Amino acid sequence: MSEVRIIGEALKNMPWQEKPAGAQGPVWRHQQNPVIERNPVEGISRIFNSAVNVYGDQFVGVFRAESPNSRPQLHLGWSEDALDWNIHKEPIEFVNEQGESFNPRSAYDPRLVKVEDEYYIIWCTDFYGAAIGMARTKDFKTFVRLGNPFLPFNRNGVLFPRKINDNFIMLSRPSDSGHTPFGDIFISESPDLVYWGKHKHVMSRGGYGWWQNVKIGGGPAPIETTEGWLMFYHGVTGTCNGFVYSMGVAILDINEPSKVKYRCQNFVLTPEEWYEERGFVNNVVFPCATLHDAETGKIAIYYGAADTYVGVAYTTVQEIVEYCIANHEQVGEDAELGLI
Ligand code: BMA
Repeated sequence: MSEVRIIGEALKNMPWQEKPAGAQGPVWRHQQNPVIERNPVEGISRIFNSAVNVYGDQFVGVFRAESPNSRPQLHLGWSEDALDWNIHKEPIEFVNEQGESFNPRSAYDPRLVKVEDEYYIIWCTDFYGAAIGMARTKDFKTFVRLGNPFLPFNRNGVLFPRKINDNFIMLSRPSDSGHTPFGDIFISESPDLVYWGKHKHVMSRGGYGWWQNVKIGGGPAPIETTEGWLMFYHGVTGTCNGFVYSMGVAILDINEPSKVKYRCQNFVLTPEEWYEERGFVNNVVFPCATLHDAETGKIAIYYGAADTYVGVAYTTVQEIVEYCIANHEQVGEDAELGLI
């Protein structure tokens, strides 16, 4: 297949390890995983499902942290190499547009996305049940929490890294307030991050295989490539011992991202290592962010493992796109606009 490129900026100092000889599949793990272990900071027992990004010549992260009382909150962290993190002991303090304190009761599964000159944190919040919370910051000192974009119940809000036709674009996964036994990925648009509409269906759970037959949800912000939006996501199956969370990959149309161009029928990462199979919740890999280098096509994927650890995995845009296309399956009405 011809050359596939990431459309975006170079990131020379991102973490990287070459694919080990004999590795299975298009994604391989960082050899020193997990990069964040249990009890990583005084007063924090577990950090997982967390998001990272680039800020100047440093890396910044928004981490899902659970203190011993187990109520999840978001903590800021900084790193020189995106592997060794200095995570703040205290949660992020949010204010409203008037500068008054406006903190969520709980906050989990953050994404951290830069659109134009601002960074946005999107998380799962408690809004009379599970719903999507959102805040913006330019300097990682002041965090302005916005109104909750969607009604409950919803999870896995994932903002696109650029507007399409002047609108912000967000994926979400309507749900219930519990451990949601269903769910597809939808997409919505907003001119101002206040009013959201033009809702469309993107992708259905299911397919021929079983690993994504219960529910699916967006993961990291999609990556713009010459083939379309490269989207990693999580897919969930139900077993007699509970859910198993794996990572899948799809490519969305660049101008109409509710249309799925290719969807890989195989998972590309599934719980196999001890830190993915065994933890607070066994058998979870839950991707929330990527770092990527448009010059070389390298991609580092940040994922939560077993609701206990943070892991990093690698691929290249060429390898993952080729694999996705070679193993494409059409599921339901995925290829259509998603308006019925
Ligand atoms: C989901 C979310 C995730 C979590 C997963 C597995 O519903 O709450 O934070 O990783 O369950 O427990």
